[in-house]
Amino acid sequence: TQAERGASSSCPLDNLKHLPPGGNKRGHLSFTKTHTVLVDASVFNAGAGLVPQRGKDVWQSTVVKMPCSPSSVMEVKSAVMKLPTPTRRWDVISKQLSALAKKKTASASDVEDAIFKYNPKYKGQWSFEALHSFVKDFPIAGNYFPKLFPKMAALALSLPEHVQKAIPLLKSGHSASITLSQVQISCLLANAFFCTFPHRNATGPNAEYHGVPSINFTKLLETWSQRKKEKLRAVLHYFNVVTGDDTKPKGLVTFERRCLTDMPNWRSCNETMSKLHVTSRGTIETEGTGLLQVDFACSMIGGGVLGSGLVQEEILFLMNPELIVSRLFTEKLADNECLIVTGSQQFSRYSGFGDSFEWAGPHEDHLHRDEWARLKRRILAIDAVHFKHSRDQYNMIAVTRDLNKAFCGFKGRDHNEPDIATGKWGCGAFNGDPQLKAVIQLMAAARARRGLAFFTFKDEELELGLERTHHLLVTQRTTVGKLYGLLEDYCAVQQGSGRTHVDLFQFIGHNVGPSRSPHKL
Ligand code: AR6
Repeated sequence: TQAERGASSSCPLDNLKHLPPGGNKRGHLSFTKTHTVLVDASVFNAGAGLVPQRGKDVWQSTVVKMPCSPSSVMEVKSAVMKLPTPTRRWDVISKQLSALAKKKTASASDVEDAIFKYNPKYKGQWSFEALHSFVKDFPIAGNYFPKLFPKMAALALSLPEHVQKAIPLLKSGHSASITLSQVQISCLLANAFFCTFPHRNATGPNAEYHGVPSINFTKLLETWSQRKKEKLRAVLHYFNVVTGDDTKPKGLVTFERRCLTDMPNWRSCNETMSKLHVTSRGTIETEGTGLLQVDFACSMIGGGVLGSGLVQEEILFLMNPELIVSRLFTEKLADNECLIVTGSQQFSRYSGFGDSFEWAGPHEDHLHRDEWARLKRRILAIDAVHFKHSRDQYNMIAVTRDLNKAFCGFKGRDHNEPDIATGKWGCGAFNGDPQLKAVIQLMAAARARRGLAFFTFKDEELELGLERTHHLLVTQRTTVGKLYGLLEDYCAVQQGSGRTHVDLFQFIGHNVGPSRSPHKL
């Protein structure tokens, strides 16, 4: 009860500002120099549906090199001369995918054989063990995969019709966005599944795309594990829906890279705390619907979604697989950058986390769409600092970096932007201190003048502590600048305290308020 919990300034979730309800009314879609639209905006604006924007192929380092580009070439031994001759790679891909698409059912070996035909270099290196085991071990009832692979091949094959305009890379240091249709995304992802993207397989510091996440699904299809099984269930369910006759998604999705150039001078910020709803129940993606939902990201967007990672970001990407396409064009996020995705659809439900994660079945997404036919879901990817040693986080360089990172994502464009749903950002795989990260996010939200819904993910102690701390900061009208100064003191105390951990909430409790004397150790 409230009495047991003590004083609280936590507000009900409904009091936070959500994306405006209703809608489905179309507005004017337009492209600019920094906003690439891959569908024809005039056709969209005339209410005549989603058709690809025409354009010509570009083969440059500033855009995504496409599998169907005439410039993508490979050597193939000709039947007559037996000599390697340069051949358009898309000819080889099309031949393989057409053959697959014509089949009623295709096996994992059919898929593997096709992939090696246009990636011959990797024969003997890549294994498709996960794909084989998945299809083989799946109970016969519900094993729709052999019928699905031909449909996916047909979808991948339709790339030249669906995506005609060059897709720019969202480069580091530049704010820019890309809007594309959900069908275009499905077609790009089908190509990723069949590993058709050129120049995207090499790894290492000298690889052409070393600053961009991987996109071909090689890793997902290789080594078998229980995790891979559940991941493949989610991913293949997505492909089953998007290749269904009546279930093709019908909207647009925008991917926006934001780059913050003017950092706040944190010491002199005089904003006081924003509204806070804190709870140990629920999740960012469900209860946070309609808010700006934080993805606890990796600087390489999507993290280990195509590998073995399976924490918050990877799960989010598996439930909303359209997010995976961000890996195709989003360069590694720098310290002052974030990615905001508007309109992605949720296709699946899950239970568990990490090793206990399970695909729990289909999800029907009933969200309304905005004026650009985007589902009213907005996801903010921000990557916290990854601390190898927990003690490394108690220094103001790291604190300021995370303040700027959170602020970059939280800062709204205008007054219509929704409040934020977040939680223990950076406190799992990245080893952060939940109290410190919570205070950092409170400060960034206060500076951005946006409310926060904080989901502690069953952590009742943090729920209580945060509620009390927020209440104290609100009643004492503590400013962001004052808190910044307190964090400086706290880091100094923490560093000087050897192995004993100083609790941040207690430290704030001792040091905030008129009657308190400064904390001394
Ligand atoms: N809603 C609210 N809280 C959650 C949810 C959820 N759906 N899921 C988890 N939590 P973590 P990080 C809580 O480890 O430390 C990925 O590989 C839960 O208490 O995912 O920022 C990325 O790609 C969990 O322990 O985030 C990055 O590489 C805590 O949030 C890396 O992990 C932190 O979740 C980021 O790691």
